[in-house]
Amino acid sequence: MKLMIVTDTAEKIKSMEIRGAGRIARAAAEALRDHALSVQAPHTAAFRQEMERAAAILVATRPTAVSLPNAVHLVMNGIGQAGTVDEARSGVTRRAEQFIQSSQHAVEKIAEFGARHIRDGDKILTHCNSEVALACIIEAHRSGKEIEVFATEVRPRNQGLITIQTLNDAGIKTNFIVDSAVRSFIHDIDLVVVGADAVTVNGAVVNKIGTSQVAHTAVEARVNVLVAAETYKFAPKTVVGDLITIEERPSSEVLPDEIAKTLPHVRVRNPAFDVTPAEFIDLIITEQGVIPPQMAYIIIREYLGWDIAEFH
Ligand code: RUB
Repeated sequence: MKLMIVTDTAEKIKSMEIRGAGRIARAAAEALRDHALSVQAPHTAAFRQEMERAAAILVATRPTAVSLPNAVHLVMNGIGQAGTVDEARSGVTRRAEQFIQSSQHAVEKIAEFGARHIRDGDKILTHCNSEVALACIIEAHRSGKEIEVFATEVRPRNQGLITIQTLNDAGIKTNFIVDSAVRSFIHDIDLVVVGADAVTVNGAVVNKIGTSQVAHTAVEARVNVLVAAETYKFAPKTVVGDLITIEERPSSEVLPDEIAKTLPHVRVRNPAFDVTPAEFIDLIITEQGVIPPQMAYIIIREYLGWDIAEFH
């Protein structure tokens, strides 16, 4: 059966043409929807099997952003107890559409809530390229607050370039700094706003490598740290002790292979994400409201709709 739509999206996620936890989740939902529309199956069991194959390909692309398995899980639940292939198909497409819409709505809600925590005159530091973190900053600017942003470069993939492009397009005064300059500028900063790939039950936030250094530096300087994260970035399985896998990407992203091969005693390490403990975070802004990180369990229980029985 044709898996083209799915493998194409999977390739784009792997190569980071599609990146950022929210966008990855929406792209996976779209791919499952389109795949469901094209699958020819003689009965629901065959349809389910084919969809599960597609879901597994998507989930295997990048291991850290929990939004991906959460979105796939929500969409796949659309098959439910469908009696016919058509029912199963429309269950999947409906769930996918719902997810995409609710994700877009969540970004808008978070922008609204997050902007309230940004004051007129604030200098804000952001790291990496987070759609929701930027939405908060842009909403604060749109509502008339005079703000200035410090954006990091984000080695090795330079997501900071996308960030400064977006901020520039929004007409926001922005300073572009290398990652290692954060501590040099922290005393100019009033607030750190970042996104998340995953939030664990104990309120730790997994985000782009370097986020924990940024947060640590902010805490030392008594600068508040806000994390913007839709509820589908909370990780249900951390309730039963699962750890978030930190993706380690190819060393060639950090050091070209031609140079690396001349240095036989050197091993290049390239973890793409790190873990910021709850103690370094002041608030997590979700579309359901603003919470201290220690309340992460409530989000998982109330809003994610995971049945605890599914963990076993
Ligand atoms: C992206 C990253 C972002 C989060 C949140 O990493 O760490 O901060 O995914 O982004 P990568 P968003 O570039 O490796 O995917 O708010 O857009 O979901």
